[in-house]
Amino acid sequence: MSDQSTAHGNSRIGITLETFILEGMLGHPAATGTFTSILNQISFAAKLITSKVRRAGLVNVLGYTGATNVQGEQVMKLDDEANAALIAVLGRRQHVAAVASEELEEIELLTNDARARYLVVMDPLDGSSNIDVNISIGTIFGILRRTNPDKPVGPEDFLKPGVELAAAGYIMYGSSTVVVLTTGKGSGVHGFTYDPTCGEFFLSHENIKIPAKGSTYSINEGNQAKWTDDVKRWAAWIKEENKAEGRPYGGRYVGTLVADAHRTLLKGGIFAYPSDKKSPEGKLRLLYEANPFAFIFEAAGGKASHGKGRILDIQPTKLHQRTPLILGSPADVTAFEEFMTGKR
Ligand code: FDP
Repeated sequence: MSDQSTAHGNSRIGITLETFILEGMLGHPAATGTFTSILNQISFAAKLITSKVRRAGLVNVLGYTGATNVQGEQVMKLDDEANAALIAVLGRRQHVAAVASEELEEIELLTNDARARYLVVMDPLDGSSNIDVNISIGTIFGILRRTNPDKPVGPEDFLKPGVELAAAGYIMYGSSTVVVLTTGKGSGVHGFTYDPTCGEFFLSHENIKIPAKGSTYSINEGNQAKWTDDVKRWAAWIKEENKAEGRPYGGRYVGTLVADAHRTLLKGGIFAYPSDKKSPEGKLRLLYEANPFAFIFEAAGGKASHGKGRILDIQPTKLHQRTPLILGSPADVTAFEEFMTGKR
């Protein structure tokens, strides 16, 4: 399959991810190619991780679960493999100074070169409890500009509110592998589907816009006993019969943030992981889960909230900080916020 940009009139559906990224760079004459190179490296990592994910069951069937495989190599957990693949790929071109990863307690320095102008935050393999049962998993990433290139990178350089992201995206290893990315509101949110027969990502979802209101809600209902009264009232309301207002909503919960957020982005509705008695600060991580998704949802016309305000405005204080996370169609997230702030 080759680039098919001419086959669809003005639409760019069918062009490769690489061409898409390059064309974006050509639209910015001052661009140095660095940013383009990072996005290309991430798409390369997506291919490497896809090939590991697609063989995950086979690896278990063949019993390669001990410390070494038949080649005498160390067998790593898929989370560690994804983390190692991203770090190796991002470290190769000296554009990314350091990464903060879900898999690592501390930040990982990739180069001391002052010309490395970017930092990457990432959850290399989201939804790990779903690996063994063959359900969609994913990778989440965000790219930040380095503000103090003359100083060695420290964890404080990552503690920036999500509004400062230069780009964000995710890779979903589902029935197909899909990469969704954005450089912010002006550039739109675009999705690319992997064709394993030729090893390329092709533009399949151009300029994704989330519906203003949906008909699906996504929350772990098993946590109900731990929810606050406000969340309980909202959950009862969303299931109430009210034809005029389009309720009850249908329930969908995969338990992989990437999959639940991807469905919500394309179909509309709401995903909620609120704070509860067990996790008063929420469960999901601000820097590499909530912020990238908040950046993507806002760029697609949606909303991302911690229940009482915007995720992207939170000033982080810790690398692995948690937050409540509510993502979705603007009308649905606004209704949730109204329950949390006593307006309903
Ligand atoms: P997991 O624990 O399987 O890694 O990031 C954590 C995460 O998955 C998200 O992907 C998912 O949305 C959420 O946790 C699921 O949590 P619950 O099992 O508590 O519902």
